[in-house]
Amino acid sequence: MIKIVSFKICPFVQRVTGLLEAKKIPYELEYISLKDKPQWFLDISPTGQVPMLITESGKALFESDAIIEYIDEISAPVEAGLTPEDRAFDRAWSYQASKHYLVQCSTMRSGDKDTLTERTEKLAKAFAKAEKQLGEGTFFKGDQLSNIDIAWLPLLHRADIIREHTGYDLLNGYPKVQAWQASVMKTGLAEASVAEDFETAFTDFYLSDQTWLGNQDKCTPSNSSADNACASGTCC
Ligand SMILES: N[C@@H](CCC(=O)N[C@@H](CS)C(=O)NCC(=O)O)C(=O)O
Repeated sequence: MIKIVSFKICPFVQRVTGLLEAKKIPYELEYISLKDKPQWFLDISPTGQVPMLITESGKALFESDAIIEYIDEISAPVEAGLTPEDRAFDRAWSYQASKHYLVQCSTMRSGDKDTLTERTEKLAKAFAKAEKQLGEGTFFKGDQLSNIDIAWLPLLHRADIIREHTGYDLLNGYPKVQAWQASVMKTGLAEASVAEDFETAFTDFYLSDQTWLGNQDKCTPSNSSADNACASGTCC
């Protein structure tokens, strides 16, 4: 069986497990500490990063883009009948998501309001592009789930958790992206592609007392004029 070497809150890992879940490919998971990487991992990993996919024949693959391509080459596509042109389109839009994973991580970790606002604006560039491209369908390209939806899953899932816990909506101002987020969340792929205690691990890190978001009360009508997440343009 394929093995994925993982870290619980890594978005690059979730893109890979999201694809495996969408394709119903069985896989094992091995979680490692990134602060104290095990020697067996360092011995086989050129970059020291997760995700790593260990194939059934024991080859260690790294870099999430390469892993996604490998999975697509050994299994039926999520969306049938794609031409080389369609696949290039999917890769390009998937890249627009993955290049923002770390931007979203640093946005959520912002320690003060100005930093959060500045980083939210940077992250919003990705959502603005998607907003322009999205049509009326359920998913990015229409009513069929595609690799693009799976690449954006980590961004949409994390934005959903942040909004639920704090009222701060990273997708504020992008109604089509918000509707798309709701559709993607309804597939169940978000929960299926992460550990059972993902939300706790995620909020412990991103909504800790070291982050500005972690220090805010959830927006309610009674505190919406306070100088907290509710007062910013990207909340509620
Ligand atoms: N370009 C890599 C990025 C993966 C990445 O940044 N993984 C992070 C966790 S989310 C990691 O392993 N960090 C540990 C390190 O860089 O030492 C990919 O696409 O797989």
